[in-house]
Amino acid sequence: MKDQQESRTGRPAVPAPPGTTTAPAETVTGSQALVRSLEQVGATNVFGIPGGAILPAYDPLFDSQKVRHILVRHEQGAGHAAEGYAVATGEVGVCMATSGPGATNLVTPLADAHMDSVPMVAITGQVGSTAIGTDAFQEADICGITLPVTKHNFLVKTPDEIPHAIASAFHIASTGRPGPVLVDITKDALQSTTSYRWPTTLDLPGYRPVSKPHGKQVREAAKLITAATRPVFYVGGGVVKSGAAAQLRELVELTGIPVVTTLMARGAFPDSHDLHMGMPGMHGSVAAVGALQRSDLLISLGARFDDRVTGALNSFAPGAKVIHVDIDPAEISKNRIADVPIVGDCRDAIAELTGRMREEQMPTLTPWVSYLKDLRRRYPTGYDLPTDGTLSPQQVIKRIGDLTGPDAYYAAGVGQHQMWAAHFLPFEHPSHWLNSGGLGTMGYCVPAAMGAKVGRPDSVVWGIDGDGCFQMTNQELVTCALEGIPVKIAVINNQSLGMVRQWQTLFYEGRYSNTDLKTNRVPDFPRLAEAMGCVGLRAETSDEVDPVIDKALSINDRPVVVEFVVNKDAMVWPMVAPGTSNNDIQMARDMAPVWDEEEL
Ligand SMILES: Cc1ncc(C[n+]2csc(CCOP(=O)(O)OP(=O)(O)O)c2C)c(N)n1
Repeated sequence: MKDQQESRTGRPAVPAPPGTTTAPAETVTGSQALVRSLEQVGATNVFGIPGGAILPAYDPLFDSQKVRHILVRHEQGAGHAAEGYAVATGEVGVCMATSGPGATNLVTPLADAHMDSVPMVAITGQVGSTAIGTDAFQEADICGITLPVTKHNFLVKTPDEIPHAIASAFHIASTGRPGPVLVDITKDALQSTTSYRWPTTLDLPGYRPVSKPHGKQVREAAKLITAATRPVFYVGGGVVKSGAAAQLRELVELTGIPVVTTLMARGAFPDSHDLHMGMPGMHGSVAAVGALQRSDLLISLGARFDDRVTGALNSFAPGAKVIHVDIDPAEISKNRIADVPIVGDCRDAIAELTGRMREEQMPTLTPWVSYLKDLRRRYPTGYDLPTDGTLSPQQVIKRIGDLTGPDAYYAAGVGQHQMWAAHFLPFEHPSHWLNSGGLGTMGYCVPAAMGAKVGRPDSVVWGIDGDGCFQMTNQELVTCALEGIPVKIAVINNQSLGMVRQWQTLFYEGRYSNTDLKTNRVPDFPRLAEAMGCVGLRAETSDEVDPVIDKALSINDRPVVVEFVVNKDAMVWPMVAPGTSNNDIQMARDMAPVWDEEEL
């Protein structure tokens, strides 16, 4: 197979090459073929819930010695757990659901994985092939529904197709730009028999992901780099996905070019590195936003010029030329025209660029780097402590990071706590940060943390969640308690849908329409946690913070939920107001930085 690539998982996610001998075909049911195929691709953990149409598959799954099935409480939890597993391990995450409502409950995680390029395979049962289109009980056209939010999907109507569909799904999910693939299998295909044969080739017309960057383009990029005086590496999630963090560090240290890491790329480059200017974007650091705006060359690596990073596009990085490296040609010049497009895997492209740059003479970047370091020194991403004795949410999150360290895995929900987690947790390693960046899915945190802990059982896994988000998917803590998945969840309880409240404060004259969750009374989070089989803890004053974190860190036989009752008026700063230019970033309300550009 010409386009066969090594999977990022290091596992045999794709079939053996042509010529490899296969065992003689054996007669099995479609369901048995499915379970065997999962074993063959090396899937060890499947998150799911059974139901009528997928039920035949659950029977042989019961006997599998290789595939562990984790019975979740909601299919959305299965999908986000598969994502969390995939992000933390680099392997393909797998989830399973029945037809109709089981499948439609997977739509949000599929869309989430699609936006954030997470390798995931979802397997759904479908009604019998002759009932398709009849509005049969629990029928939903899940292939139609998920067409725009999957990298690919398959409707499988005969048992013979199952091994090929599964092999292809894992191959497509994990190669090129990773993403979610759905395999929808009719009940009769699961029930009838077939001769099991693992495919030796994959028939995927038109699927030819390019991973090797074009040498000429790399040379052009090197030319632009040596001609620049204000270059910056704009690093996105693609660097994490391609496993290019070590290569990136080498290139940065060779060239001395400063770095910004997007929300999806936190950890791709160590926060502690002197050339790291922080996270750009709507809630980015002044130094990172300033670096992009004042740059004369953006070297975009696996980033997609998302509107949350660019702000108003017409005033984004106005003086910069652009080198854009991306494995997905559709990303290049989508939002900003690239002067040098490089289609390819970030790891290969960075390695080639490094080789090239070794032969080049870098101009001095001292004035530029000093300017950015000065911005970083003058405008650190900080916070004020509340004066009324209430807890600072930022300080709570910072203490969790300080006491736990950068080797832990951290998942977040969506909202203010997510941005504070991105700012104040210690990011030193790639793939240790899990969050819903593209879709912004409340409810992501608890199940994603569960998936990460399944994939990384020997590591500490924290979920930093909001009181709003937590109420969307906390039921998966029951799964964690029963399945022996001891995650730690911090509920940052500001009694409100904080991020929305912040926008109401800033843009709706403080009219707090429907953002007060009243979670100072109901639910009682520690008691809810206890009811779900977890340890429930609470901190309300600053002197309770460290002891409660230490206590949570000391419990490893059960999941722990710590409620931190925090000040509800804390806001996320800096901020580029929606629809405005990055040039108008504010460090606090009505406080703009002084750029002192003449120093450049
Ligand atoms: C499923 C979903 N519904 C609605 C939103 C819109 N939204 C974004 S942030 C947010 C508030 C989140 O509240 P909470 O979890 O308490 O976190 P906080 O912002 O207070 O830290 C809402 C409602 C969303 N992102 N996702």
